[in-house]
Amino acid sequence: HEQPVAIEKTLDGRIRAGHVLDAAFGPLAEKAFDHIRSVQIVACGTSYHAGMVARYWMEAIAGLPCSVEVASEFRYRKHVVPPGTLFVSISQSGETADTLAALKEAKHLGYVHTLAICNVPESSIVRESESTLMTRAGLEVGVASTKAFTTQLTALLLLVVALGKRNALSAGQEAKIVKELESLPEQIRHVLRLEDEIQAWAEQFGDKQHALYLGRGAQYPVAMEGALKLKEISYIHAEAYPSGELKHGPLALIDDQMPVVAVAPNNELLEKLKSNLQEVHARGGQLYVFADVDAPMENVPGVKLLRVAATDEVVAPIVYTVPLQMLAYHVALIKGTDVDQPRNLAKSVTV
Ligand code: F1P
Repeated sequence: HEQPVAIEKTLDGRIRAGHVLDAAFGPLAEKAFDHIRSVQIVACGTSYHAGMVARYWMEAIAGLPCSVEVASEFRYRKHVVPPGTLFVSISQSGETADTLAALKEAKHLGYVHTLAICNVPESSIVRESESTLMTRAGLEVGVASTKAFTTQLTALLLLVVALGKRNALSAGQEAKIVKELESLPEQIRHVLRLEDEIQAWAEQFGDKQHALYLGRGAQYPVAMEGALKLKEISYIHAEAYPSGELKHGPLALIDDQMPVVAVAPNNELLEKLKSNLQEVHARGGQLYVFADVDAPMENVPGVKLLRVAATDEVVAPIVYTVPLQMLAYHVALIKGTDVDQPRNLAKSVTV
């Protein structure tokens, strides 16, 4: 529920009159942004999912090649470092041991420019980085990241625009994205109003052992994040798949005990997603779909549907994350687990 205000803080002083301000990135913008030709992102857990969304944005909006890797693997393989690559580490705490180690390794490997997207100004990852973009999410009490995630995405979209306008992004496109960013807090307030209906859905997850999450394109990492939230706080085994992968294995798991959660914004991937949903329905799976208010869903049988206000495709990953967080939260409440301090997890993984 704090996310609209947290996002306002992330944006504060960083956008003006249809522009993302270079000043948001400190000296890095002036020194390096004109020379950046590709981006390497590392992070763990929820922050990794933010990086995965950013990759879609970086290539589609900024036109820059972008790789994303879990920080816990980064230093265990050989790397080719393309010149002009910006190394971005994302971490809520700024203390995650693997992300910090990946950053140190990256500097050793010869990545010249490093940027940290972080929530804690005095953290180790901030100290190790050439430049920082603070998320300003404020203290997050729960172990499972929520506002940390959506503010990371907001910060990453600022970065994508700042790099993009030096490359593939026109001033008109920049202004359009800035307008969407400005309306994000209101869009999220709107989604938060779905809470009663989401709570009613959650009742039907209380006795489940497993759940599947589906998304396509930039909504695939959103589905991953929804599944991670459910795992972390309700201890229900949940996996996310790009919906096109269903028939390559996971379809075998579908029966009438398997809830399948999908995010369906109104974009060119909708028709494909709908045919995947029909496959689930035909095998008895229970479908829970968050769909754009304008997405035609009439011909998909057996779907429980919650309508999300129309949103632009660019910010849709941020908007659609929130109902998935609320679903996990209400399932956890019903199961009686500790939503703030899940078993076996630590807020900051420093070893
Ligand atoms: C990464 C992370 C979180 C998760 C939990 C454990 O932390 O995996 O995403 O919610 O707190 O650590 P960070 O690097 O973003 O602080």
